[in-house]
Amino acid sequence: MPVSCDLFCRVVDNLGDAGVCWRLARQLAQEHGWRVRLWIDDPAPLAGLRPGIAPAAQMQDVDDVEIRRWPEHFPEVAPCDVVIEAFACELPPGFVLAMARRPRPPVWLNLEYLSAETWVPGCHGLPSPHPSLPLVKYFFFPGFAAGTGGLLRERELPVPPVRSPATELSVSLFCYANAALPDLLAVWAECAEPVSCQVADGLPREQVQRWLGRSFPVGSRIDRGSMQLVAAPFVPQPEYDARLAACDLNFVRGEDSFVRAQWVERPFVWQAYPQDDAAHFVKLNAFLAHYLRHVGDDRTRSAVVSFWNAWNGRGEIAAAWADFRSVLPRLTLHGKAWAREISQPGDLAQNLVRFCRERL
Ligand code: TRH
Repeated sequence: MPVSCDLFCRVVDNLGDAGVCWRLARQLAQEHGWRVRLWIDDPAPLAGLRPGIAPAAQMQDVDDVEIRRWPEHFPEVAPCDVVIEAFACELPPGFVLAMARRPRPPVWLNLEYLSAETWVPGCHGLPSPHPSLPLVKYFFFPGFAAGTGGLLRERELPVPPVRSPATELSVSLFCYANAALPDLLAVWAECAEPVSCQVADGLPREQVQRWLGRSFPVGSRIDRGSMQLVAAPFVPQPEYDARLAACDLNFVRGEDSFVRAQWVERPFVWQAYPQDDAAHFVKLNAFLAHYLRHVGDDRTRSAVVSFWNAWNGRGEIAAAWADFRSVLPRLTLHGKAWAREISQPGDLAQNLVRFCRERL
């Protein structure tokens, strides 16, 4: 009998909750033969990530995944063998009681947010007994290192093509509201090297439009000095992967695009999801410490740390660009070794399947 799985996803904001949960659901179903029921409170973001998903449907089957709208009043359903609570989204109380009534309680995982902080491997897989019910919830941490759950990566992910040297620097831009963006655009417009920037729809395009001081609709191309700006359409996840692989440098954000940029083995710049207490700088610099630890020369390390921190709001982006630009060839070489290193722990779906099999 195939393993059955309830995967719960609450769309907090943006696209990453849906993006991560959709990837995981598809892999469990298509690569591991699980019967997956994805409960999502707002299926609308899925429609852009995977065309063919109906944003308003209560129930639909797509790519071997049963997608269910997670209603306010949760129905009486028999819980599956495995229950995954994504990003501590809080399960419906009635469903938790139903879990406890199963003859064999489900394997219950909390899928945590991705972090490179050094404490993560020590917490991965730890059990947390329910205070009053015969249930145990396990913390399942994605990660970059051994001892974590690894990273989402599909078996069919194509090997990135080798980039041939080009006359222009091709960049993709996907970011949150970013105060450093106007200065970076100004530097690119004035620098000698032509830069072609594909601007993602949404927050990135709106910020570029404000900087241009004129409309910048999806599909348009505007030149400013030596920079060409292209308002790129929102495309499904596989095409977004292809966009990342086709560029020399990718600006990514959050969690899922951050990981995808690493699989395409190109230099990348990450805008961490901003947190009030500046906790995102801890995550940012914990990742950099890990990512750069095998990069021998101080010049490259300091150029990357300065530019990434400036992109996240600490430092002068214009002053940091020249040094960062000068180390891109070194980072391009590092990309392949880095992708090999972070694939060592195995992919997240495979590790999750193994973790559950040992407890089913
Ligand atoms: O959209 P995000 O900012 O999502 C964030 C993060 O997941 C963060 O961890 C979480 O706390 C917050 O949401 C609530 O960034 P992220 O994670 O990169 O997700 C974007 C998804 O959109 C990712 O799956 C890539 C996909 N995408 C496309 O499929 N096509 C596109 O054209 C673009 C620009 C993105």
